[in-house]
Amino acid sequence: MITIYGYVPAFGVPDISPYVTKVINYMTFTGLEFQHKSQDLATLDQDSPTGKLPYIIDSDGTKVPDSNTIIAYFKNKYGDKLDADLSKAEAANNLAWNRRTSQVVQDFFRADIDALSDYLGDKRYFTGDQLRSLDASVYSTVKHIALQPHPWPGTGYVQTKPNLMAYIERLHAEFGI
Ligand SMILES: N[C@@H](CCC(=O)N[C@@H](CS)C(=O)NCC(=O)O)C(=O)O
Repeated sequence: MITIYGYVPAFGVPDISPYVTKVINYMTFTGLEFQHKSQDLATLDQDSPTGKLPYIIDSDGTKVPDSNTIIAYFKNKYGDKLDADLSKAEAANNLAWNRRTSQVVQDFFRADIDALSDYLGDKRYFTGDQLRSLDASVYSTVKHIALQPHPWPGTGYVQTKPNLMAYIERLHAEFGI
C-alpha cells in the first residue's frame, strides 16, 4: 500500500494542495491502492525530502517527494498505464502543458484558462479519447480553481468555460474524486 502525505480534503477536492490532488488523481486513474495521511506540519522539514507536500512512502519504504517525480516513479515501478503509447512529440507536448498549468499566476491566469479550454475543445479527455497522466494535473488544476471557496477573480472565470466545467463533471462521474 502506498501512503501519500498531504494536508486535508476540502471544498470537494481530495486535498487542499493541487499537487497532492494531482497525485491522488493519478493513483485513482491507474488503480494504485493508497492511503492519504495528513502530514504533521511541525515535522514537515524532517519528514519530506523537499520540505513540501506531497511525498509518498511506498510499501517497501521508498520515500519520493514532488508530484512529477512521484508520477515518474509510479510509471517506472508499476508500469506506464496512461502514457506508454504516446509518441515522443506527444509526450513533450504533455510535459509542456504540465509545466504551464503549474504556473497559474494572476497575470497569465485568463490566458492559461483560455488555452486550457480551447485545447480541450469538445474532447473527452484533455488530449483526446485516451485518459493520460496529464489529465491528473489538468483535472486537479481546473477543479481546485473552480471549487475553491475564497473569493478571487479566477474562480468565476473558469466557470464561464462550459467545456472545462463539463470535463470536471465527467471525470468526477467516472472516478468519484
Ligand atoms: N514541485 C512540488 C510543489 C509542491 C508544493 O509547492 N507544495 C506546497 C503545498 S501546495 C507545500 O508543501 N508548501 C509547504 C512549504 O513550502 O513549506 C510538487 O509538484 O509536488
